[in-house]
Amino acid sequence: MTLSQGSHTALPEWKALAAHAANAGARHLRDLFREDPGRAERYALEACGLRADFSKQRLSPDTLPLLVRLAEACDLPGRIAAMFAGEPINTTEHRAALHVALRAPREATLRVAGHDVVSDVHAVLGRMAAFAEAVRSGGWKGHTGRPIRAVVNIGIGGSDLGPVMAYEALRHFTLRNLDFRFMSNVDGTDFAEATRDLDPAETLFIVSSKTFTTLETLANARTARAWLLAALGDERAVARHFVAVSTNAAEVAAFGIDTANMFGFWDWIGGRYSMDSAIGLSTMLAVGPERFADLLAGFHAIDEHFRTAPLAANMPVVHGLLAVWNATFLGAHTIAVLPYDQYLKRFPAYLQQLTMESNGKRVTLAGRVIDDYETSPVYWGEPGTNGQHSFYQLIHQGTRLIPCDFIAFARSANPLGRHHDLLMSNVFAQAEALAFGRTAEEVRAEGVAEALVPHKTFPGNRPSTTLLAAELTPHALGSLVALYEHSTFVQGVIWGVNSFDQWGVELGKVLANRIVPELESAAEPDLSSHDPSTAALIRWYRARRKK
Ligand code: G6Q
Repeated sequence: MTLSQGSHTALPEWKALAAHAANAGARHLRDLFREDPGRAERYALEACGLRADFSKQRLSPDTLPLLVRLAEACDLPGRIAAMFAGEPINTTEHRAALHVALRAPREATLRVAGHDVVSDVHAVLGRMAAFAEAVRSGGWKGHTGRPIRAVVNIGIGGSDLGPVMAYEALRHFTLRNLDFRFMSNVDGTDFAEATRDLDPAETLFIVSSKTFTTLETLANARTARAWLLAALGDERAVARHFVAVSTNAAEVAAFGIDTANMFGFWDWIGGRYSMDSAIGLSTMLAVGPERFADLLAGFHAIDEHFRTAPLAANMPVVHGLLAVWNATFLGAHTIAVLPYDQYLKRFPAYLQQLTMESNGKRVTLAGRVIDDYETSPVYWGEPGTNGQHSFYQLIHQGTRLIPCDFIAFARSANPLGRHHDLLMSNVFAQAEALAFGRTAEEVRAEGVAEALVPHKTFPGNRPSTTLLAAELTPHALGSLVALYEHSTFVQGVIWGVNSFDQWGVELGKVLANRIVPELESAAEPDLSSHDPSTAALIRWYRARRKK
């Protein structure tokens, strides 16, 4: 059972961990490794082709057992079981969070309100595969009879970040004679630049929107429709150049897309957990149905590990507990995610939404305002080695504690001379330098002038996790994303928050819609409902919006 009204800080297990953090949290990694050289293996976990080295985290011998006890006290095993059982764990929206069903094998059974959803998932996957094969082979013709050469995904948030991340991550495996674009921003520049060199007769738009009511996506989709019709001059062209991915068939039809060209998903999938649903149609078009199936198999492998492995040997559980340890008990405000693979350049952006939209919450499931501990840290990052020549300085020698996740692969998709060894030497060197630093004595021993010694000293004890896999394949990507999805859930359980709603995002959607008429009306609008600053900004804009 989980605590309902009280704070998790009242749990004896929380108190024990807080006391432990005060004593052991600052122990230097140098000392911890000296005392226990075996920790490199002790704190490494392998699962589904991923290796996670947690040994450079600030873990004393008691830390992980105390974290696991806290997880048990917060009923993490029960919450994991409830998620897989399709219970409505997204309590504020009365919905299940059953993204694991999206990658369940055909013969599995997972139920939402008594209904087996796995066969529904596979029915959609089958339709997606048939469509993807038709477009990829050139069998699907545009209105003028020409094959599709460009695919534009129109969507935002969860209907964009997953697809664009996956496309970039799997670019090595994509069909190169199809050009993929991703349009999300309502800023007209995004539309203009994404379409400026495209031929409407060879362009396919995928309008991806769970609700099909999102302002940005519908504005871009309407403009795309007008752009297409201006060139092809026939309403019937829409059927050959527009498909929709949505849960809302009525709105899709109202927009003018034939629901025969709609790929569905369900309200028990959150936007940021949807890249492996029909929202991944662009991914399937790019890499083909077989590789999409490999991606799903990678997700599913971690799902099974997460569902069945004991907490202390469970990679997403330990990863999530360490995020809590760093953010809540050791006071880290941010976590840097540093992929040493250029194909993962959008992974930090994707992860920002997954983690911060899920756990950027200040109220518990029971509605209590959290005023006694910190919840989600800020996630950020850039591919290595570029970040090394920029913000790593602060991570090494700044005054803040910034735990890092390094992600790297044994083999490059593009082996070029020494490049990969150079890349990997950097990831290993960075994690080592962050953990162990360089003492003043070591600096002096190199003959450095005394005045420079403090500047060249590196305190070390900066924690990191290194995640490794053999190659960045579709399977490995699926496993990596599932690891972070479940880690995010684990963190939410310990913090006692609902990781599956997003009222802050909903508010933004409502507020913008209220102001639109005040910007566009010919008559002077009544701005008295706004604060003076907002009213002044609106007046300033109205005076200048047209040259
Ligand atoms: C994700 C959020 C949010 C959502 C977008 C787009 O978990 O709910 O980022 O994905 O607001 O919403 P639609 O898919 O409904 O257009």
